[in-house]
Amino acid sequence: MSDFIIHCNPASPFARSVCVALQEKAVPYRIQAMAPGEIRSEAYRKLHPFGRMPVIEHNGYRLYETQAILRYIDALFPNPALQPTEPQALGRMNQIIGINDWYLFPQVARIIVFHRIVGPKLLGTSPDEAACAAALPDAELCLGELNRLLGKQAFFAGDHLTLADIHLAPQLFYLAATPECARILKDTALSAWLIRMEARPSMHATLPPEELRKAA
Ligand SMILES: N[C@@H](CCC(=O)N[C@@H](CS)C(=O)NCC(=O)O)C(=O)O
Repeated sequence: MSDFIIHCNPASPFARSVCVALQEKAVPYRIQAMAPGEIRSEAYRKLHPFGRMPVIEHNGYRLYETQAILRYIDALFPNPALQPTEPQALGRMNQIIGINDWYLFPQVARIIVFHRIVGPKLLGTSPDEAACAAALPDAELCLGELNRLLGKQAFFAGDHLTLADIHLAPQLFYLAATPECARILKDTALSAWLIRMEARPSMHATLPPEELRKAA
């Protein structure tokens, strides 16, 4: 019996990726929900010196950085495999994970999702329209490039679900609920992929809290 603990706020898309991977592998886990502000506490900084979530603990082993956690899960629980062995498919998978972590999250989701969904629903703030408008070119670039890389494939690395799809889908779930990204995504292969991803039991089982789900 594995003892898999995920420290996070259940609204976190990065944490959701970890949950989705565990769901796909039918591995039980427990969410250790963080209290508001806990991320900035000294105690939490001992778990994650950079003050981000998620952090996982597994039988005394602690790990942060989502893509490292996803690869750990795939190495530990091999069925079904979530990383291709064919070099080009593996390259594509890693490229998508990189695009998410370097461009889509910091330059687009962190701004647009925060101002349109997290702030208004959880913090009672109004969207900063100027910040959203400034992030729009990056949204167009990121979503356009992801759409191009997906092409006609069922999943980002080909015919099978990989960590790329699992890493990206929770971010796109929120982005698709914002007016600017919904407009960019309309009638794209990327949008059809997101609908297919959202239909998976692993995505159903890991839906964010009700108030954010309604917004998204
Ligand atoms: N590189 C980190 C990024 C994680 C991340 O940024 N998580 C967000 C929540 S989705 C966070 O911790 N935000 C808190 C903050 O920025 O203060 C990873 O892959 O785990």
